[in-house]
Amino acid sequence: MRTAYIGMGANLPSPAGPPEATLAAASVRLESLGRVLARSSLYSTTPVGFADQPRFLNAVAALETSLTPIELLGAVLLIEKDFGRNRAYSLANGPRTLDLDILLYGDFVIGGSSLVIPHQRLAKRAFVLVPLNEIAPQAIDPRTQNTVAQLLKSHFPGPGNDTNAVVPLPSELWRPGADSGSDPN
Ligand code: PH2
Ligand code: MG
Ligand code: MG
Repeated sequence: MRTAYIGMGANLPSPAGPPEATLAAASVRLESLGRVLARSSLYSTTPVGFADQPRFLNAVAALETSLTPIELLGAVLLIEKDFGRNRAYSLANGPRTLDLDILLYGDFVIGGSSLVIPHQRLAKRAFVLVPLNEIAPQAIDPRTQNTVAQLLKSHFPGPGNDTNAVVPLPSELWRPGADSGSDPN
C-alpha cells in the first residue's frame, strides 16, 4: 500500500453538473481505487497557462492504494473520461470538465513517456501546492527531498500579490477532511 496524492481540477460543466458537483462526485469515485485518507478544501483558482477561460476549482485528495502507478494512471484517466473529458479536442492548459493528476506516489520517482511522478509542475503551481499543503505539509518531494511546506514557502513566499489566485470556496457538496466513510460514529 502506498499513499498517492491526486490533484483535482475542473472549470467546465460535466455530465455530473458544474465543477463543484464534478469534483464532489469524482472524489467519491476515487474511493473505488483504495481508501481516501484526506481531502483538502475546495479552492477557486485563477487559470494558469491560458488566461482566457473560466476560473478553476481545485482540490487534492490523499489516496491509499494498492494499484501500481500505471494502474492508478489508467484508473484516473477512465474517471476523467466518465466525467466528459475528451482529450481529442483539448487545448494544452485549456478548459476541462475534469483533470486528475497523480502528484506524488509514495517516494517513487518515475520518468516515463506516459507518466512522470512527481508531477512535473508540482512545485510551480500554487493551485496544487496550497491544497496539498493543507492535507500533507510534511509529504516529501522525492526529487528534491523538500517537504510540501518547504516547496510552498520557497516558490510562493509571502502573501501572494494576487489575492484571487487560490481562494478557499465554501461548498455544500464537497466533503473536506479525513474520510469518514468507514467511521462507525
Ligand atoms: N490546470 C491546467 C492549466 N491551468 N489553472 C488552474 N488554476 N487550475 C488547474 O487545475 C489548471 C490550470 C492544466 O492541467
Ligand atoms: Mg492532467
Ligand atoms: Mg493538470
